[in-house]
Amino acid sequence: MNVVYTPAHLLHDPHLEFETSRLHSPFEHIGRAEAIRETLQADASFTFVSPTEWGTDPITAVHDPGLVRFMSTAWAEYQQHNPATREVMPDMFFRAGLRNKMTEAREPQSINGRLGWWCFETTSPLTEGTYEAARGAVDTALTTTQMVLDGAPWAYGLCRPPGHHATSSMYGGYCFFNNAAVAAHHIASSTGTKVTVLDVDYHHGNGTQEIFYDRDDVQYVSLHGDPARAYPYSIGYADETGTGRGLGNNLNLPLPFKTDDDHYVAALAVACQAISSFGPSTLIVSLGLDTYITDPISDLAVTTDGFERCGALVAELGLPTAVLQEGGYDVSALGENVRRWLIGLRGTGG
Ligand code: OKP
Ligand code: ZN
Repeated sequence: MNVVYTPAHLLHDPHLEFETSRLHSPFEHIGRAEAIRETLQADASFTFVSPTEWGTDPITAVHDPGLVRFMSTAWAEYQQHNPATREVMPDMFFRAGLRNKMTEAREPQSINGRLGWWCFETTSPLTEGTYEAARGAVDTALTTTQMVLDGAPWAYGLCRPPGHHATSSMYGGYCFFNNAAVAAHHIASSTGTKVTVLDVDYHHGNGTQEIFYDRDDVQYVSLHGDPARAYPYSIGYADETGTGRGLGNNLNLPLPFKTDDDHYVAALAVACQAISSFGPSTLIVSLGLDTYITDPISDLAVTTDGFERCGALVAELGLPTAVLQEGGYDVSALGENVRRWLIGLRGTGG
């Protein structure tokens, strides 16, 4: 199986994260992707390939061009107007309630204000090379997807930073550009066929849901910790089913605390049934391994064996499948968990 990887992710290197009212070392760090790379490189059945460059057009096809412009210069611009820092984070957010009864808000002019305009939360610091790394993750996703469009039964993109929390006009949740959404739109727009994004990360992919919520050509199906207790808290409920032409094409399966392998696989079977009914040409998997039993920021109880069962169940759909990396924070087990999921997917197919 081909693995698409670029060292560009090393350029996104935060040392601080402000989360749960504390400043601490980040859960989302370069060691995650390096652990996956090392484990897959030690297994000769995986072949490493570098991504090709796709430019910004596929990104602005799903994101506000203003977000891409902002990301490309924000860190450097901030340094010009503030005391120098390694990480750049907003300290003001532009909530709708600030302007009740007034005209619509406009993007602030100052870089300090613009940060809070384009970002929705505090756990996603920008560093000097974040833009290059985020572009590399999108190139990885598109290169992986193109392999599948060109006839590979499956391919894996080692995307970092992850993408599924990035909305059409905001970054956050460790995510800057929505790698899976860019890839899904690329398939739909270049082939005129239907695509499903199956999101198995512990956290609901609010960005992917938002981007495709009114579309009839891209289905979004997600298994995740119930937003009643889990990030991103306000999105990911079962009654969010799509709108307009997209009505019925969004399926959320919120899961209870400590969901184990058997219950997880049962929920995944429900997801697969919905995917079969939609009838996509191609599948994109947003692969998060933070459903793992000892993940430090999550609370499900899936095991390494469970991940192989999940990959095998997804294989039964018989769809060309691009698997794109999202979360997973127990770094000691992350590489093996990815490997076993992919082994489940490819079965005895090599
Ligand atoms: C990214 B991905 C909870 C704070 C959560 C952000 C989590 C982003 C997860 N106390 N911080 O979906 O793995
Ligand atoms: Zn996650």
